[in-house]
Amino acid sequence: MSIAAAVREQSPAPAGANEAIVAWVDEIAAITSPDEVVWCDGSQSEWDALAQSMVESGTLTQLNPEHRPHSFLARSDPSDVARVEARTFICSETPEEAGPTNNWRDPAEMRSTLDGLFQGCMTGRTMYVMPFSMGPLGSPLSKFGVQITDSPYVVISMAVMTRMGSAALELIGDDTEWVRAIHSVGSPLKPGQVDVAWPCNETKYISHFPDTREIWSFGSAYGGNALLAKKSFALRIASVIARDEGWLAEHMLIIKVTNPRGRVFHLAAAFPSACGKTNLAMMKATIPGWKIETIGDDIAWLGKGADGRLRAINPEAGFFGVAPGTGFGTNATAMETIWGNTVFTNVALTDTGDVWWEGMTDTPPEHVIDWQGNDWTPESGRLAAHPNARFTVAARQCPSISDDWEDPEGVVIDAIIFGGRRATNVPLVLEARDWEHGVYLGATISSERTAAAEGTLGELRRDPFAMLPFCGYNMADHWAHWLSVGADLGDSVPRIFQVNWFRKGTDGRFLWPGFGENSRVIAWILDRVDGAVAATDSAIGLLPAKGALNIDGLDVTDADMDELFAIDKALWLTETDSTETFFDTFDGRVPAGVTKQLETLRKNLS
Ligand code: GTP
Ligand code: SPV
Ligand code: MN
Repeated sequence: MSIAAAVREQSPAPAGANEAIVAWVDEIAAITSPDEVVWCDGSQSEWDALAQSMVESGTLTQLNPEHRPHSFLARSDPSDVARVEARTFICSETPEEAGPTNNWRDPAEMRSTLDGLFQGCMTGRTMYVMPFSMGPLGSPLSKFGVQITDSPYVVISMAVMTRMGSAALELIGDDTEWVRAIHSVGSPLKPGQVDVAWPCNETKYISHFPDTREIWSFGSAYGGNALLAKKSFALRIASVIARDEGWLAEHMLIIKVTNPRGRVFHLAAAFPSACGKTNLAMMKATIPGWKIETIGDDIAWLGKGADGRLRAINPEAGFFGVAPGTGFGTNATAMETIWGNTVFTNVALTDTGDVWWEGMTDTPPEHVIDWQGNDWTPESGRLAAHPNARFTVAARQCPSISDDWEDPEGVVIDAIIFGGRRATNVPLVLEARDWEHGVYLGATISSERTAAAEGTLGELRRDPFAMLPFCGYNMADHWAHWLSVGADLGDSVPRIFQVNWFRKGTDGRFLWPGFGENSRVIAWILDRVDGAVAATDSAIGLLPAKGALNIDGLDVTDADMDELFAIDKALWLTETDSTETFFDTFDGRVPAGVTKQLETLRKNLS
């Protein structure tokens, strides 16, 4: 009997499971040789049993239920704390298909490397099979996947972040498409070998095969490296499916906004990692009469609905949010969401068994155990929580979750926003003249690097559409695809805007208070859509007319307001040169509509 057959006898697939999935599971088990195969049903009892076993093995610490009921803390290996972009690969047939912004590898070569790495990599561990749906179960816009993993931490995270388990498996019929996702921490155990709290491997490969819609991830258990439904499937593979099928998979939050006149809008916004999506998705408006409700905080799938309008769904079921900087003063809704039933990763543990991180409270506790398990006091001179520490929590637990967040048809998008972290140049808000200009704004997003990925903090880099690490095909083709989606929508295209909450004065301080006060900018944007306020044209696009942006009661000086909207033509011209250099890296693939916008901008500036 083959190992696979023996394993399968030990843990039979659920009755009625799709034969192709069963065969694939056997095939992967034969390569990876786990001790056991478990098909996840997604039940609460399964979740609780896994969490309990990880408490016993030391992977999780249960928090004090008086402060944080049914919640857990995980401390990762200090070398496994963020997405590894340099180890993330797109294995399309040719390098041109992946484009200059991706790490391309020859698919055959990558397969042979992975064959070696995955051989026996689950020895001594349990292999979990997780069928899941991205998007509401049964929605025509949803897509299925099956992830295999040898990490129980990944299982409990995926159970929160996706609709995972038996219900998804039952919906995968013979003709249903599903994405194959294989994940291993890459740390086999010899007989009798004691496991570590956070198994992983120095060698890491996050590999994508767009042509066969497959993902192979080795060596990391952290976030987007390991929860393969998220960036790997819902963005990298889905962006390729979307290109082929005529829709869009984007790194965007979705909100519902109601104005004081009772008109309801929906808005999708793309910001690079750790640049404020969760914050805007859960924002409490500071101006009277405006109400913001949450639909998604990280990923949006958008496409033309039966009514001819652009509609969007949030394919996820939970939030994997940045903890540092989240407090009652900055994002009270997030704080209310994580009251319990939350898994925290790489935050600090207080002496009373609760969590803490920089920015959670104004005054730090006198003593905590830091994210690496060491004593910490405010005098320690280092951070108590890792800057990319995260909370994992179900979306339904969010008090501002919108009643239409699981609408199977998606919500109609009235406006699209692009943003980034820019100390200079980019004004607080800007409206694109038309769809093509909006695509140019998306294509030219630059942002200062954050801790969400490995790399030099603060360095300004190009992050087109906030998709630099997430587009599964040539970025220039992605822009062309946006142009064609716009052309297809015709007169019903949503308007496009650009925002920047992060502009700094010459003294290095943020010019704009941000957070809840961003509702003032959202109000201007939606008043524009409603035809209620004026804009003035400028070299770079449409700016709020004098007095159109509501700053009543806001403590920002006139000088700072002027600086927030200042256009330094010389700096902008330098930026157009850098944009041209960037476009040149695409070897003539940048669509004419986008290069034309660059020429227009140059003409306007000189
Ligand atoms: P990913 O989950 O990595 O894709 O990121 P995200 O875009 O959801 O990031 P998130 O909303 O969690 O923001 C992360 C950081 O941005 C936190 O440190 C926040 O404090 C900071 N931030 C969010 N909104 C604002 C703002 O309006 N102004 C300023 N100055 N900082 C902000
Ligand atoms: C991001 O980095 O954009 C995230 C976190 O949303 S992760 O899921 O780890 O990619
Ligand atoms: Mn993200």
